[in-house]
Amino acid sequence: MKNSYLDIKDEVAKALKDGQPVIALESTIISHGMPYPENVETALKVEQIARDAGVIPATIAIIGGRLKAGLSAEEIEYFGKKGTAIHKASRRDLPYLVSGGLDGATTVASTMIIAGMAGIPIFATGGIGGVHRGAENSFDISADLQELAQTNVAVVCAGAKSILDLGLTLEYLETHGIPVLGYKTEELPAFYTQKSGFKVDFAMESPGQIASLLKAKWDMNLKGGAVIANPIPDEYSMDPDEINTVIEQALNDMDKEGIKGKESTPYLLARIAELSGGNSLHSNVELVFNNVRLASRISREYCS
Ligand code: PSU
Ligand code: MN
Repeated sequence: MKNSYLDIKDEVAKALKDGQPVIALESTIISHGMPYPENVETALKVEQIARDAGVIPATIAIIGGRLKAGLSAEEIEYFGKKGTAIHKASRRDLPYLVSGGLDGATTVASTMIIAGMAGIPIFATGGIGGVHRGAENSFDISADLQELAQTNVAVVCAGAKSILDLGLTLEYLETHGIPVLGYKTEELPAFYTQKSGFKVDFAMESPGQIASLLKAKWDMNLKGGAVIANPIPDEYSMDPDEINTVIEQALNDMDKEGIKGKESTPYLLARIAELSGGNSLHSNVELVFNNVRLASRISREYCS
């Protein structure tokens, strides 16, 4: 059932055919989520971490209008160097980019779509999009949430940044039947910090328990994904007051500059990195590594 718009890298296709574990990785985090060259270093190291855990990585993107499940190191370098000059591609952008033969960096939503097409059920990233603060006026709710409602791919993340309204994000996830699992935690982590003041739906004690839950969900034909929230390791977590001050400042700056829509999240990510110096970037990189380690273990359990 190969999709005629989809190119699956050979080693990824082989692993999938042999029932070996594969994890999906996104490309917006490379082009829009981190500065060059740290973005490329991180993306390459992430792939190595998966391999060291016995899992084949499939970084997902759109190149020349082709949907790609699995990139070469050169392609990752290309996405990292071009940065925000590459289209940020969510669900609504896919037909335009594919029919136009263009490049696109895939968000959580579009990475899930392409991973789903390729048959990769587990995906690791940093943070997901959600309901933005002030969404009651702006209506800004990330398409990531709708995708989690309809595409059968589980996303391992470090929770969500408090650039979002985490309470409303959880309500939205509940409405759409998306389980929020905490790995060894009762509390939803807030990306840079282990705690947010909000509870996850279910605390999970092991990768095997998570894999069983996913299998049960999909065996019952309950469509959609799951959020697997994995707290940043203590040694890399930031001081909550420090990071929250920075986030407030970034939100104020965004309002002042009148930035909206798809530019909003990339602007905030870049502004937070700028305002907090190298601190937040270092934490960001480490939490992604941590998520890839967990996703690799879940993927192995899921395949066994
Ligand atoms: N949040 C982060 N880092 C990111 C993103 C979100 O902490 O890199 C990226 C992801 O690609 C996510 C996208 O899918 O931003 C969400 O954008 P929007 O809010 O425009 O849907
Ligand atoms: Mn948005």
